[in-house]
Amino acid sequence: MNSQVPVCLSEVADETAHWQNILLEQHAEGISLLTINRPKVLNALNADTLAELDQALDLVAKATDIRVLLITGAGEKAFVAGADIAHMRQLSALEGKYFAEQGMAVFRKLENLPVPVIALVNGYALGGGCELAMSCDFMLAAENARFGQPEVNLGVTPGFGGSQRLTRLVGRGMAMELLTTGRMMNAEEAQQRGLVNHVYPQAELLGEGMKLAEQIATKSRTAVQLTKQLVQRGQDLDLENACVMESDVFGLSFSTPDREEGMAAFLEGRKPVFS
Ligand code: DAK
Repeated sequence: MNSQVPVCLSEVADETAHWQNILLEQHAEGISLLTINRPKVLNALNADTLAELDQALDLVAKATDIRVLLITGAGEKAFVAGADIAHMRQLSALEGKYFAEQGMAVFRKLENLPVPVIALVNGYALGGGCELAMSCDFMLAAENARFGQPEVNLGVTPGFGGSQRLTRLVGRGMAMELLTTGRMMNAEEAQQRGLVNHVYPQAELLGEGMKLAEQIATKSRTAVQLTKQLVQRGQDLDLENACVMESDVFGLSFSTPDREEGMAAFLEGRKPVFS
């Protein structure tokens, strides 16, 4: 299939049918749920799972019927308990480098998706699992969630961006502590440290994620997409250049039909109907 052509998720079921480790389903209008589906090994990421995740993200990027993506893990115990240690154990140094490059590329693709991505962390998010959650736009967690980068226990460093994203999210000192001890944080601490936005009982996590996603899905798709770009690109710029970028994008947003509709609707005292 031409990678540039927009699609509806509902029309490409044949492309997702052969996946063994990932589920991608339309959960409600405009909202898709991607589940890492290897519960027997706590949803650990091997090369096949990363390859399927890569394909799933390509579909999401061009799906016209997805406005928000939720990501979670199958079962009640884990979001993702890390890269698959049994898989990694067999790798040579060069293969390890390719594995890390594969993970890095997939997580970068996730970060750059045009739609917001919410991680629903329903248990262990360790190593590559914590790195996966940190590549989403924000996280909601169940009370049983546990976060950590335990690579140091295995004699390796994080390989999917963990040392960099964790430092940006919780600050240098706390990142160094977590990375060098391999200590796990519970959901409450992760929330206090700004890694997680909200914590819910396990049974309520998906419903609460849906409520948030529904709020986002009613907004202007273009404005949400531009906002994501501003936040993503701006965080690594100095404030002056980041604000110049914001002025440019603000100007750009004035050229959209959604801006016409949003402002007209406000002045006419009605709800906007975005394109
Ligand atoms: N990989 C493979 N299998 C795993 C796994 C993992 N990460 N985590 C759990 N499992 C499997 C267990 O082996 C067990 O399988 P069976 O024995 O039933 O066949 C099953 O899942 C259930 O796990 P447990 O029996 O251990 O369950 P517990 O409740 O007792 O413990 C746990 C849960 C999450 C505390 C424990 O499973 C655990 O510590 N898991 C490993 C967590 C971990 O260390 N994760 C980080 C992995 S390292 C790089 C690229 C990437 C990375 C690094 C470098 N480059 C190439 C340089 C990334 C590294 C990581 O993510």
